[in-house]
Amino acid sequence: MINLETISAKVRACQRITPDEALFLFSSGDLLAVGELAALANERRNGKNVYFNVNRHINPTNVCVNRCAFCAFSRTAGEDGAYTMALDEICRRAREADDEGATEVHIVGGLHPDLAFEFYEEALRAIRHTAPSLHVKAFTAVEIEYFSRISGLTIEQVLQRLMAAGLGSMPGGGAEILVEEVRRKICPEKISGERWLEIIRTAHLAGLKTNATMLYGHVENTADRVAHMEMLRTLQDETGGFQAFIPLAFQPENSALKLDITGTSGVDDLKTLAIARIFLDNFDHIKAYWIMLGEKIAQVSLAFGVNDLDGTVVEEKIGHDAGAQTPQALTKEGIIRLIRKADKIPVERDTLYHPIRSF
Ligand code: V47
Ligand code: SF4
Repeated sequence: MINLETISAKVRACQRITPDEALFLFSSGDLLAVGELAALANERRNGKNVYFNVNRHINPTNVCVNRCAFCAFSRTAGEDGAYTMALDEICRRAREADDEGATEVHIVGGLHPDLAFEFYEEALRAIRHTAPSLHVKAFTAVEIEYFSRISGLTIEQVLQRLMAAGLGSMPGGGAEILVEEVRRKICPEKISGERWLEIIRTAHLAGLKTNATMLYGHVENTADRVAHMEMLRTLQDETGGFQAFIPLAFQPENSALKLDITGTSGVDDLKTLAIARIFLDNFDHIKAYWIMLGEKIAQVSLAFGVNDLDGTVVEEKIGHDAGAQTPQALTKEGIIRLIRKADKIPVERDTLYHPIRSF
């Protein structure tokens, strides 16, 4: 019999919960009980420390051949609002980030029909030349697969070439919901969930750390969310290459997904983050992406199992094109204040979670 008491006993005894138990937690009306278990699981791993990093996002192009139904960021080539940065624009942003104390640039973009693979290699080399100490976290599994298609190289060769040019790790985007039935509805042109996992496995085996995201709050149901997390948990058992899990709350404006929804609720956000913390017992870090959640829910999530707050960001396009009402950037001081007021210890980290300084 599954109930809160049996799940609670398991979490307290550091035992793994089953997908059915995670599903039960989603159906539970007792948000605080779920949050308390998540907070316990988190404190065992991370104490009162909450990580943040000083980073800048760069999206070199919004031109994309996939045109996923949920994405308000992408454009078709030649369409109004389509843009592609020149190498020196990408570099200027990286240099600014470096000058302003960032330790990381986070680079993702659309699948451009005309840019060659060498453009991306060149961009990495140019950034390394301009700001050698910046860590470059770049390209989702979806982009890596596209680079392999346009270059004729294998996934391993693409990764080796990018690493030689300066790639340090990979973000977790493109995962959406890994269940095929959901992908058919929200991103039919995108690589399959199975292929996403295969590319991430290859990256982990090549020595790259990655993150994993989950886009929730659209057509999926809670069983899809649990199935998604189970696939990640299984791969993490195998490779240990995931650093953080990042649930992304769907921003519904301007997308082709004609849903009669106003975005996720605060309760759903907190519950999803908390269940992720409990279910993903082999992930060290559960990250709140304040851009999609709002600063206040992101802050409250620190009492619901979250131990990582992303980031200074500086210039955000993907969520804001889809109607996110959050600012474009938080200052380092702003993040420190949010964490302190949640009665936690702010720890600035680098991309690979080495602490730089506690506040
Ligand atoms: O893959 C697109 C998502 C992702 C919308 O790894 C949307 O550290 C909400 O992956 N509403 C890109 N989400 C962002 C991303 C990310 C962000 C922060 C940190 C990290 C990390 C990764 O954004 C896409 C897609 O899943 N997305 N459109 C939308 N309307
Ligand atoms: Fe392209 Fe990524 Fe947007 Fe899909 S989510 S349309 S792959 S930029």
